[in-house]
Amino acid sequence: MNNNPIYVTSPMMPSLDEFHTLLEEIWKSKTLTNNGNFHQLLESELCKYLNIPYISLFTNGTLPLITALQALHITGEVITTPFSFVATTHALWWNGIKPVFVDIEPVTCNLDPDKIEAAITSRTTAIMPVHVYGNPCDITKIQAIADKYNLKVIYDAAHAFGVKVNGESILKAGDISTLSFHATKVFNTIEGGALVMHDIQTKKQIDYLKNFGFADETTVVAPGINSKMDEIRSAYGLLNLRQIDAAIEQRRKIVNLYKEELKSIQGISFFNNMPGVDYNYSYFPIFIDKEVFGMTRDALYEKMKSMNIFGRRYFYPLISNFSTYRGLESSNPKNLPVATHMAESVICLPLYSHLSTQDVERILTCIIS
Ligand code: T4K
Repeated sequence: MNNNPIYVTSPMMPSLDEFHTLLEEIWKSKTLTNNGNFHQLLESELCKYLNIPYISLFTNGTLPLITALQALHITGEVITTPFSFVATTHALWWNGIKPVFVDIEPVTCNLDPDKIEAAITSRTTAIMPVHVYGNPCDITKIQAIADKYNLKVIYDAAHAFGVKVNGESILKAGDISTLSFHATKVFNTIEGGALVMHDIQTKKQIDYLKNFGFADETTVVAPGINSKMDEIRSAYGLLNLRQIDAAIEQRRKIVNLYKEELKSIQGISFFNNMPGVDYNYSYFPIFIDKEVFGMTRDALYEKMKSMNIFGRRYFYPLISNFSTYRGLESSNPKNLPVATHMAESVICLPLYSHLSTQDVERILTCIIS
């Protein structure tokens, strides 16, 4: 058995020859950015692939969060999850909004809709849930609460590229959804991201906001920012889009291999597939019950590392435990028992489309033996 390092992920990349061909076009045209042909083409191809009406490309997955909050004029307090990558909450902070953390449900690790209402105050203006690991949130219950209290819903769908519920894209839920196309994501443009919206007016507004607020050469309609995706990464994304279905299928097979071998191991649990959901298999988190498994999560994590296998404890520590947020009332671990427990027991196992069966066996042997 080889001992090469195995990381939690490894990016899907287009063939260098094909990329080179597109680079030659860019070199000839000298259009490098500012809504060029490849940018426009990637937007229209993504709309087709994801079956969504409008999308606006960004330079990463954090600026769409910040920009969505600006576009929807969100202020005051926003209800969100502590069980996510820290960018989710940082986007609120950058907008001067107070995050209010609500606990998650164990079956998905997503915001628990039954706990949202108790956290709503007169200052609450929105809910910002995350489809964590690509697990769809309970969008029906969340929308009912939002409608009852007249709140906006901004979904952080950074992990949910291509996820469908009963055949419908999860990106159609809420007022707006954000995507990340970072190198570690199922679909990547190296760095990149997007906002998904329902109507042309919002699309126009977002396009202005990501381009300094320019509506035309001499008109600035809003205090915008610069977060445009360039032509090189758009071209790279177009090529990656051609292989995304095959990549997701490979990920599905690897997840099934993991599940088959781990289902009989006492003290290890993982998510069951929910009916009607088309997953993207972006992460494969397992949860360790230390009493039953006979080893703590951290001991297993270190054991894997000692064997050159680099799982990751996404999402530990909880966002609410970082110094910026620790002082908030809602950060009290007593308010977040499920999130605290899940964060202390999770390891995401390596998962990417070109992970070999031999490497999966090496990972499983390390965990089981
Ligand atoms: N919302 C949510 C829910 C998110 O999860 C994220 C990002 C965002 C918003 C913000 O989106 P972005 O602004 O990032 O587009 C990674 C990613 O940097 C981050 O995008 C992601 N979530 C987060 C969950 O994971 P790290 O610090 O764990 O990544 P890193 O560099 O340790 O990479 C993990 C492994 O991947 C490496 O050990 C090796 C492999 N790798 C990584 C890179 C960057 C490669 O093989 N090649 C590469 O180029 O944060």
